[in-house]
Amino acid sequence: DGESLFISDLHLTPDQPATPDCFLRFLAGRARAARRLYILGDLFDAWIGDDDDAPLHRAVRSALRELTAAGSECAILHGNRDFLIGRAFLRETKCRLLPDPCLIRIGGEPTLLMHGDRLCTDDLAYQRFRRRVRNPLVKRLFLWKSLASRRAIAADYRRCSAEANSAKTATIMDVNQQAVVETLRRHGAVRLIHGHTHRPADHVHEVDGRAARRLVLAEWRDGVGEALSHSALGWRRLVIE
Ligand code: LP5
Ligand code: MN
Repeated sequence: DGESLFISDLHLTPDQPATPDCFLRFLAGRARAARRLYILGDLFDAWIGDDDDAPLHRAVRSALRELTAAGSECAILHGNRDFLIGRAFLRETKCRLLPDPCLIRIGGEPTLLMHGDRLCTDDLAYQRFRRRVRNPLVKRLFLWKSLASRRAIAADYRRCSAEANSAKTATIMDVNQQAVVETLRRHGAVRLIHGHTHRPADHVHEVDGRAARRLVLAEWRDGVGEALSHSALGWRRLVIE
């Protein structure tokens, strides 16, 4: 039933305009030919609220609106950098917000979509941080602040995060194998698609004696991206330039 495209981790920011330019071209071209676009989190480097009036954020919202107006469906999952994408954004762009995890059927097979951060269960400091910032009251207090102070806080978080990451091992920052298998089992999925770790690969996991696939999406950077495609041709990774 038409082509589905999966992307994640674009980390769009005005500081690195080549990637947003690439994404806007993708929305006006390749994505329009597809039936459905799934954005599996971290579309933005930091989303500080739907009222953000930065030119890049406005441009992305209207490009998404044009995509959905042209007849493609667009579904979004929250990432750890843009979990504040809210109702106004969805109303404006006509994108649909999916829960994390979300089970869909694709090519008749139960497929689980996630951002990926919830699977990084060895990263205790991150999971603590995650629980704190996803608390509804904490989010509300943050959104009450001015755009200027929200921008400053987000920049602080990004700095602290980069610092914390440089002290963490690659294993701690990857998904936990046990968490992957349990999640696949719990949802009865034969495939998992996620991003977040920036380690694109096709993995096979054994779940109760049966093989399940885990497709990890690549991040977009320096004006080059990746989209995973599912169509009559099967599963393919496309380079987006
Ligand atoms: O994002 P990335 O790839 O750098 O690292 C992630 C984890 N880090 C994060 C933090 C985000 O990058 C910051 C996002 C800003 C969002 C804007 C909205 C702000 C809303 C605020 C309130 C509602 O998610 C990182 C993981 C890594 O992935 C790999 O999985 O390791 O986790 C951390 O860095 C968490 C730290 O280990 C612990 C907490 C750091 C300190 C934060 C508080 C400092 C206070 C700053 C001053 C106000
Ligand atoms: Mn992420």
